[in-house]
Amino acid sequence: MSKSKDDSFLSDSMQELLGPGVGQISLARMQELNKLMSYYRCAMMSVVTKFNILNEQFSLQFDRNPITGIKSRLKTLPSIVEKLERRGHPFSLESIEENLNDVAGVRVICSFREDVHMLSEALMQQDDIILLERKDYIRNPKPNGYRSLHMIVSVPIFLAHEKKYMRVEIQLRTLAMDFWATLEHQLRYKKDFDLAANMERELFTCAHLSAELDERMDGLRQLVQEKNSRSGVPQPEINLSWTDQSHNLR
Ligand code: 0O2
Repeated sequence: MSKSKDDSFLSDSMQELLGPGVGQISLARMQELNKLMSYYRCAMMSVVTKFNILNEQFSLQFDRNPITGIKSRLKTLPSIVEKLERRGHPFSLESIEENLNDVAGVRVICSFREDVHMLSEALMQQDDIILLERKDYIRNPKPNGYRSLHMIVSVPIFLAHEKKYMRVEIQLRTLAMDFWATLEHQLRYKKDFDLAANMERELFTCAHLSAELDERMDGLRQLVQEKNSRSGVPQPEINLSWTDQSHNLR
């Protein structure tokens, strides 16, 4: 049977994980893999809950939701295999935990840019969460125009007899950033061909337009906030200025 380039290395690696043949798949290894994936799922659920709680708190206090949506996903096994292969890492359960940061992913879609920063800070103030890495593609957009705040965090999950820390990738972005990134992903990301230069430029222009939209909506929000504060409506008490998170980097 002929296989595509992707299929061939994928099935080899799958075999490596599962054993020498379908008939000899080790049940124990499958169970270990399932267990690991369920740990990632728990960590992902914990992060989602943390954001839901923050949203609830802010909506009660200020009659406004900073979060418009939360998406979460577990990386599929073929995708895990492909990424380890691509990066030259061995395929084992230990290697997954050691080398991949994004097996569990949570994407938080915010109303305004300030909400992105406010939520990331509010999350990092929680003492059970450890920040491992932060990439601010909002302050420093990617050359193609991609903007989002990425964080890799380590969160504890409480099992029957132990506490285990699992890594979760969090992406925070506004509705406008998500609109652009979702469509750009469909059009280009991970395709094995290059878009024509004029299409790249057009995408970049769209990214610029979405950034401008965010800026203008921020301006409107500020006006509303000023009006509210003059009429005595409570304002968020969380310090919105940037703080050094490096003490959390371990
Ligand atoms: P998917 O299918 O969304 O999961 P990493 O691959 O994460 O270990 P990298 O490239 O340094 O290493 O991570 P980075 O820059 O933090 O980006 C990781 C994720 O951000 C991607 O995951 C995408 O979800 C998103 N992303 C990054 N750049 C772009 C972009 O230019 N356009 C869009 N639409 N999304 C982007 P995956 O696993 O690559 O893809």
